[in-house]
Amino acid sequence: MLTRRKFLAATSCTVAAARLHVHGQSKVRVILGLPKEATGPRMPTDFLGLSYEVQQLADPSFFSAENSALNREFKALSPTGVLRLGGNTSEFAYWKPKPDSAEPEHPATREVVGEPKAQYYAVTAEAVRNLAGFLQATGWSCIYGIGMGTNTPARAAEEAVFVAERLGDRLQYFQIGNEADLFSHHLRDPSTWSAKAYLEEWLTLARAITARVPAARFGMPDVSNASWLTEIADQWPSILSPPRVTTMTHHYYFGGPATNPDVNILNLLKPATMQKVQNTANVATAAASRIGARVRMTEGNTCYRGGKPGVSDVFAAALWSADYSLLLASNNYSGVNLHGGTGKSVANSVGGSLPGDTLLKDSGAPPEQIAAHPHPFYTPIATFGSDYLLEPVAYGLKFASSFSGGTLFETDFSKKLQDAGANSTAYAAKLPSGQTSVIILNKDKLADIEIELHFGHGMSGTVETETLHAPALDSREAHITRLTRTDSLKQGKCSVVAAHATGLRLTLI
Ligand code: BDP
Repeated sequence: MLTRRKFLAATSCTVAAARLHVHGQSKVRVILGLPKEATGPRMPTDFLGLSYEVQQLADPSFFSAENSALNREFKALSPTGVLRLGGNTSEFAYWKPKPDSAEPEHPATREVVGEPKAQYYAVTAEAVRNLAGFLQATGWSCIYGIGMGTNTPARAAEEAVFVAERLGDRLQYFQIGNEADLFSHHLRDPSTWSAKAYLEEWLTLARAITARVPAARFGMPDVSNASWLTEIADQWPSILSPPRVTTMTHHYYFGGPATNPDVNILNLLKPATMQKVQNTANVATAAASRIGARVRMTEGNTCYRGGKPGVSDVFAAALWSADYSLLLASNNYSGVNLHGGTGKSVANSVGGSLPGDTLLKDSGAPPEQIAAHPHPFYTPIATFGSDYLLEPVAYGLKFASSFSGGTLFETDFSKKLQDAGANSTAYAAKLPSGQTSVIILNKDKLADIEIELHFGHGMSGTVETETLHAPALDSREAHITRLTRTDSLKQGKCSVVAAHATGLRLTLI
């Protein structure tokens, strides 16, 4: 049966306006014309990524070929994704090469609310061996995080040797330290800590690693704020024979923590949110190009400190992650890694508990209602008992990554839509198959948009449609549905209704 939403999303060259009238919402109409050639960035096949705490490795059975339920969800998301290991807990890991290796002495650190407590744990050879098996089984590769906050160059190098050997070509690159720009909170002296001080320390660690793993590649600085990328690019020319940095990396959370009332669906989806992302991307890509690297957003999500119930774990997050991924792809990012994992590892990364839980308890939610939310609230893959589930935010990633391997068209689509008053963005790509595909994300709660899509004179064929949808923006679900009906282009054009709160993908076949 065709549901109302599917009905509205269906393409047609003749009856779209009538449907619009039936629905009785906005009359926004926009004409979007594709350029002749796709001249924008190529979205890599390994664009899609997830980010987990290093502490996840404390349980060697988690990332393991034997964990078939988790293998299945990773493969459902992407056949070639990138798993990034890092997060706040990476600063309290120590490398334990043998079961009887002693725990090293640890430096003194300060305990600060919102930062992880200094609870040290071992990353063992068994965990790394199992990780290699997991990557092999899923087809994913890895960005491996080595601690900086409490680590030593000798231990970092020893760990790197083992990781490089075990992970082989599944290892994309190492990162050293997580959000070092925030070390002044608890790990370094705030009066002396700076991008320059960081770079000196980073060089000591990266050189120790390179001395033992000559082919080592690095992503850096993996900071919370992209401004350090500029400072590092400024200093880069003064470094003699720098270690091989392929990627400049930064994090991004829309807002936070959960108790912040500004972290809400309306703000998450409004155009100004993506404008801020664009501003950050401008800074990051300019810095990276100065050192001959590409940019990757290695950790981020909707709401820091573990996400917000009703925002991070609902359909709005799917539209956000699709838009966010495509915007970064159009800025030539090599990929995005959305943060998540188990409730325990992420709670530990932020000091022991999730503010989202406090919010729910304070609102009087009973335990069973709290347990129905994923923990952490933003996680793309949730753990419920021994089961793993793809959350809405993961569907947005998956929807966007249908452009993977394709070359983006440089369009004025999002500008045109917004100039016409629509809270919508759109992107287009020439897929590796040679087909042209357009994604329209209508983030408005109520208003539909009528779009006349010009594929170009002389273009013919039929349009196949896929939607990213849910009953409402705050539904705890998301679906990607391919519609069976197709419509022929007429004079290279097609009319389509982009229904409110829906993602629409049209592919000319
Ligand atoms: C980032 C940390 C990560 C946390 C996340 C959060 O790197 O470990 O889990 O914030 O606050 O800053 O949710």
